[in-house]
Amino acid sequence: MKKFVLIIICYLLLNTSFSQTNYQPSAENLKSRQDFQDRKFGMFIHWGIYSLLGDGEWVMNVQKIPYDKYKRIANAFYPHDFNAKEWVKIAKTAGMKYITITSRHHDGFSMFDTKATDYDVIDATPYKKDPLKDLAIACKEEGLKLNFYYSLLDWGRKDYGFGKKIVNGKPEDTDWDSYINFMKAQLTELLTNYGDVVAGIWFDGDWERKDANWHYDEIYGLIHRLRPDVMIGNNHHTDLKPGEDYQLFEKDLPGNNSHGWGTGGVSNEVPLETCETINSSWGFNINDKGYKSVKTIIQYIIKAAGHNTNFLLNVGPQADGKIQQEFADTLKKVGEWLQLNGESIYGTRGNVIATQDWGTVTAKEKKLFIHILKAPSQDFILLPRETQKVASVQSYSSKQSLKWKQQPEGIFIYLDGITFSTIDEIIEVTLK
Ligand code: H79
Repeated sequence: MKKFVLIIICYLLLNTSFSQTNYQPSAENLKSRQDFQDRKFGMFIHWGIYSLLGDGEWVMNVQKIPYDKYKRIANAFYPHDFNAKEWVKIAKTAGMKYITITSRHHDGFSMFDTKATDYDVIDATPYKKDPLKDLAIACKEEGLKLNFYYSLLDWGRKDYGFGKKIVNGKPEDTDWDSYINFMKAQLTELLTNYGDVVAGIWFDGDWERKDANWHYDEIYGLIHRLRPDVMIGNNHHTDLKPGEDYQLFEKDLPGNNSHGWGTGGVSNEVPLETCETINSSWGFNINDKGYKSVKTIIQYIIKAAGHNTNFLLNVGPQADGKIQQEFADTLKKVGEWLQLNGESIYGTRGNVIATQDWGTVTAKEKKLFIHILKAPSQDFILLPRETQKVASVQSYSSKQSLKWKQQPEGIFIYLDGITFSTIDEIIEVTLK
């Protein structure tokens, strides 16, 4: 009998506290998910020693720079103009409510104080300070959350064995367990040294070796054991895996798969997030002039919200620590729009109706916000399948009442007298 009870206890322990196979998110985690969805708009930051070369975060790989040579640039990393408060101020002015920053990208360089390797900002650069510490403090002060991007892929470490054949879930002739343990040690540091402002881990690089056994069960289990409220996302472009708390999409609205990367479905169980860059690069690229317009960015936020999706907009700061003026100027204008119209974005939920030619809809409590991004061809719009009774309909900007009628096929809203804004004309519907 004793033995039987012991077996049951072991089984329960394995399944509840360690295994993520039957993962049940904690109450704190469920709360984080709601909070995350309310925040809607975040700043993605790609910053590393690669920023020195001004050719994006893939520079080592794309320019075929041998690892031993690439490592030398660490000695030149001294971001004398880095000021975490400035970054947070730029994000806050833009209306962003959280930051996701690269703690370590595919080049394997750790931008934080880690005991697990000397290839980090403290030991390998003359700067010798931990920028993520400053950022965590500044985010905490200003009420933003901080998520850490963490690369699974590593071009340099021997135990990762980049380019090696995968046999039985492991790269051949390498100590794969050592690599997994290294990641666990670093994740433990990231989750214990930066305070409760840390809200998520954003994995990337899984797609480099689809057949590998990444030990997600242990890694996700570790994260949730250390911080049950922290949300795990993984940019693996496939179906949500057990233990993940939000689903990530890159350069795409969920379900669109415009790059052909996505092979999985869109989860309706967890929050969604899509990321895009403010120009055409993630890491600082000195030649990149492909700046997105204020309109494009605002409309991206709106479309994402309509898809019930957060928008994570990337900037790649310079190696000196500055976020370039071109980015800051655009972000300021985005923030001005959100100052006026944020009520129709923050705290809303989407998927109210399928995306229409003219735009999309967000919802909060008794309100529907109709976002008209392109003037419709008729002088009315139809919100299909809205069964709740309408109390009033008005223009969000002018508060002018609009004519409407409710029929079995939906709510017809008449747009007489509306001058369409070039970015977004918002119509506010109040339901009974
Ligand atoms: O961190 C950012 C990217 O570095 C990473 N995910 C985002 C968030 C990412 N890795 N790969 N990809 C995205 C897609 C693959 C792009 C590639 Fe290429 C095409 C790799 C090699 C050819 C773009 C062009 C990057 C280097 C050259």
